[in-house]
Amino acid sequence: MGAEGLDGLVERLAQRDVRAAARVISLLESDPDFAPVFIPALAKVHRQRPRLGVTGSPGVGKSTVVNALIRHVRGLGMRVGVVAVDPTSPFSGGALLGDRVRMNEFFSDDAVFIRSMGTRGSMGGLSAATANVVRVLEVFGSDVVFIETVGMGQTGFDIVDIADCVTLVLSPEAGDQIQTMKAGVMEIADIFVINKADRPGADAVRVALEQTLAMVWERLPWRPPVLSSEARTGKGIAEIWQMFGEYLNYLGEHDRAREKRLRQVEREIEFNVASLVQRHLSAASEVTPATRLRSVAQEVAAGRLTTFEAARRLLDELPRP
Ligand SMILES: Nc1nc2c(ncn2[C@@H]2O[C@H](COP(=O)(O)OP(=O)(O)OP(=O)(O)O)[C@@H](O)[C@H]2O)c(=O)[nH]1
Ligand SMILES: [Mg+2]
Repeated sequence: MGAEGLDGLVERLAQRDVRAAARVISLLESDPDFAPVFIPALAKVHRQRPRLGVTGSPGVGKSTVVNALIRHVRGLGMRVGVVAVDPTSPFSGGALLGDRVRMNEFFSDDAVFIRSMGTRGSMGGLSAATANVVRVLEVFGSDVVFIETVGMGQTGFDIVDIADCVTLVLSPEAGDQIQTMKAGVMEIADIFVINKADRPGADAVRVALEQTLAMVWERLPWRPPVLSSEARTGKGIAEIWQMFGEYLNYLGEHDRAREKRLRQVEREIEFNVASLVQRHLSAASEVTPATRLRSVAQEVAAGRLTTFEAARRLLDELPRP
């Protein structure tokens, strides 16, 4: 870390030093040993801000919606942090959809900090760094954080484990998606948005969605609203922002926010346990000398051990993580 030290780096972040933010985020993404030492230093000054997740299938207009939301909240004088979790980054950016939108418009606005990240999630879902990058943006002074992700996994660490509120964006082409949408996915979304409402088919998607939702509504404490937007023109964006506020109010009642946050913390702990175990296991191939591996292989070959027992034995010989 050099002479500056972790606290110095945190201090620079809190002073909205863009270079410090870029450096910290790169380290979080590339060096698995960085977060365990840096996050405790960050935690001393960290306060969580409202977090809105924007998710949906490729090309439905998530980035356009986020862009329009940024414009909207900039109009309210707020500072914004954005994390775009981009599975095509960094190698084939944009190859999937030639006309995908990038949030370049705010390049020179120093109240907007946008970071795009690859999904290098080792267990599906988001990468371990995503939650920490959001924390960095919060210390960096964001009044609100938007998180764009593609799709929604039901395994691994995901958008629901980071955001306060998840918006699922659909497009009029999404008729089939609704048919195949699993109940679990329906229950993850707090707000539905049918974007590209200027296109034919938007009404049919709304009807299909509301019918499907009606089957689960009575089980849901919060009835997820179905909004419409034309993100390219900004139509419907203020309503999304307003609904986010209503949802935060709803969470604020009866300790719901605290309960939700505790569940997220539990998921992150579990995720960290799994990451530690995984790193511990991959260390096995480095720690176990080839001669030791050969000796258990010989025992397996001689029929005295199975490969499972051999693996268990090697694992037991490893130093504690
Ligand atoms: N007609 C119409 N087109 C839109 C609207 N919103 C977005 N688009 C277009 O849809 C295309 C995809 O938009 P993006 O915002 O890149 O979609 P995305 O969901 O972020 O895409 P990925 O990040 O690649 O998954 C672009 O050409 C947008 O201009 C809308 O309201 N109406
Ligand atoms: Mg996008």
